[in-house]
Order: sequence, then structure tokens, then C-alpha cells
Amino acid sequence: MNLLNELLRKLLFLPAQASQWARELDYLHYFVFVTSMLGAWTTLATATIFVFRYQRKHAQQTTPIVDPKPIHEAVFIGLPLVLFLSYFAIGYPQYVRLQTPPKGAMDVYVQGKKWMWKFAYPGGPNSTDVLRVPAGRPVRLLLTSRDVIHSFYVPALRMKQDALPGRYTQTWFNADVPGRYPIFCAEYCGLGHSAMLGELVVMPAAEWDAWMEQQRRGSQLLAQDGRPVGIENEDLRGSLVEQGRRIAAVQGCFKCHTVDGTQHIGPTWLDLFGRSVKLEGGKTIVADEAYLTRSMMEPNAEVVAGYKDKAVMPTYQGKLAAPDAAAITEFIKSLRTDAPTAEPQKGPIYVPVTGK
Ligand code: HEC
Ligand SMILES: [Cu+2]
Repeated sequence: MNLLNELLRKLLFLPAQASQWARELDYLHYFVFVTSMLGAWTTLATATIFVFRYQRKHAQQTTPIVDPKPIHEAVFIGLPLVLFLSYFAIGYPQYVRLQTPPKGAMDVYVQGKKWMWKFAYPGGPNSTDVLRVPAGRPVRLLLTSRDVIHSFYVPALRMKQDALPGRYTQTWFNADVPGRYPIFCAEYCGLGHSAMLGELVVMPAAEWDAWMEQQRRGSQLLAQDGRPVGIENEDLRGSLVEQGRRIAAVQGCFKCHTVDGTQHIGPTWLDLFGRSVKLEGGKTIVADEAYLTRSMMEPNAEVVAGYKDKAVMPTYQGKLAAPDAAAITEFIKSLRTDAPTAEPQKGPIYVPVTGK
């Protein structure tokens, strides 16, 4: 199986396979490819044989009318149908798996921007163009874009997901072969599109843990000596949750929202994430990252039940940049009654970059 895999991979010029998902997707690809090729060559061979076998022998010869037997019809329709359906039978469960990130996956926020990729780890560092992940652990990506549509593409993971402005999309992977793999943008996004390159660095899990630990310590040091990190600096190192709290304060969200469970002008944020929210009009929606972001950008798209005449929340479209919205989302996610409350942190005030 391994040998066959390598042979077909080389034959089709496919890049390395850095995850089990990539391998399984390739098996489907091989299956479709091999069966299509067999079909094509069989057709060509039959046609060639028939050209000679049924060559017109004399000028008056006419083509006989052939009435196929029902069994022939059944075979010629049934066989390809079964084949095509088998592509679906293999592919659909794979698709479902790709759409359902496992519980406990590590979240990384990905932001596309002309012409670079930015990554932010909750409670960890931010980085540009280089995404470091631990081998053998599932990672969920929450993607958005700051300007136009981009597409996050890692050939080695056989993974491609659009990043859209004002919206979150998600995908996940579990890379199991340490190494460095290219990241591309697969949606033509302007002049610098072809240079919108990144690198996925899959590290042995222990090495990654040590790296992350070091990054966290580094960010604490930065915050403690009080230097003004992060003023107009999007690569601010520091916890996303803490950033989110500050941005929410600066943006005045707390004029209407509380974080301790009391209702104010708007609903409380405590235990909001993951809850089913009843909406005006009777629908219910699970408060996930996408819903929270939409609530900030288009507050009137989904109004919480009971706020019909009091839906006074202004839109933050254009006022909250995507990483700021991500930070607030991460902050809201951290507000759980069953979680230890975060200590208020001293440190430089983060002035959010707005409006670009
Ligand atoms: C002027 C008051 C006001 C301000 C300021 C305000 N909101 Fe709201 N917000 C509301 C009201 C009222 C609702 C409920 C009606 C609705 O869904 O639009 C709401 C709903 C929400 C919801 C959905 C809550 C739920 O229970 O489903 C989120 C999330 C949210 N706001 C986030 C924010 C963020 C983030 C900010 C700051 C950037 C903010 N709000 C600023 C009044 C406000
Ligand atoms: Cu792009």
C-alpha cells in the first residue's frame, strides 16, 4: 500500500502528505484517477478494435440497426452509476470529517491581508506568515480577511479554505509529519497575490510546547516593563483574551454589556459562547465565533429575543478590524461561570487599529 501510494503520488506530481487526511484524500484521488483512466483506455481500445473489425467491406454496405438486450442496457448504465456513487460514498464521509473539527482542537486565528497571512494563538503570540503547530495534535483554524477574499491553501495538507472579510470560516487539520510546508493564497487577490506566501512549520509536540512556553514568557516580560508595545502595532504579543477585554473597553461595549451575568441595555456576555440564543422571530442559533462576529458587524441581522424595540446596538463594521473582533470573541469565550476568573492584568493599554 505504501509503495503504491508513493508510486502514484510521484506519478501525479503530488506534494508530500503531511496528515492522515491528506493520505486518505489522495486515496480517493487515486481511485477516481485510476478508474477514469481504465474507462478511457478501455473505450479507446474498443474503438480501435472496432475500427478494424467493422470496417466497411464494400460500397453498398449499410450499418445494421442494433437493438441492445435489457441486460446490456442495465450493465452499461449500472456499472458507471455504481462507480460514480462509490466516489460519493468514499468522499462524503471525508467531507463531513473535514467540516467537524474534533473537540479539544487548538484554535488559531488566521487573518488574510493583502498580501500576508497573520496568525494569532489564544493566550499566546501573534505571528506573520509562519504558522507553527505541534505534530499529532488537531488544530482548528478560524479564518477571516481584512480586505478582499483570500484562500488559505496548504498543499501538503490537501486543505484549502476561503478567508472572507467580515465573516469567519473554519477548517481543521492534524499534521503528523514534522517539517516545513508552503502556504499559498489560492484566490487571486491583487498584485501581490503570487507573493502571498507563508510557511507551516510542524514541530514535534514537545518542541512546540517549549517554544510556546518561551513565547508566553516573552510576552509577559514585554508587558511588565511597561514599554508601549502594540500602539498601532498589530503584532502585539500578549494574550488575545486580555487584548479583547481592552478593545471592548475602548470601544464602549461595556456601556451596554456586562460580564457578570446581569442584564443591562444589552444581554450579558457571561456564558454566552456555545449557548443556544433565542432570536426575535423564533429561530434559535448557537453562539459560535461566527455568530459573535456577526453580532458586532451586523447587529440587526440576528436580534436577540426580547430586544425587538431595544435593539440599539450600533454596527462596528469598519470600526473594529478583524483581529480586534477576534480578540473580543476570544474574550467573550473566556467568560464562563465554570472557569477560574482571569486576573486583571496591568500593562500597556492596547489601542486598537480601526477603520482600515
Ligand atoms: C448602545 C448599546 C450597545 C453597545 C455600545 C454595544 N452593544 Fe452589543 N448589544 C446591544 C443590544 C441591545 C443587544 C441585543 C439586541 C441584538 O441582538 O442586536 C446586543 C447584542 C450583542 C451581542 C449578541 C448577544 C447575545 O446574547 O446573543 C453581542 C455578541 C454583542 N452585542 C457584542 C457587542 C460588542 C463586541 C460591542 C462593542 C464593540 C457591543 N456589543 C456594543 C447593545 C449594545
Ligand atoms: Cu490572497
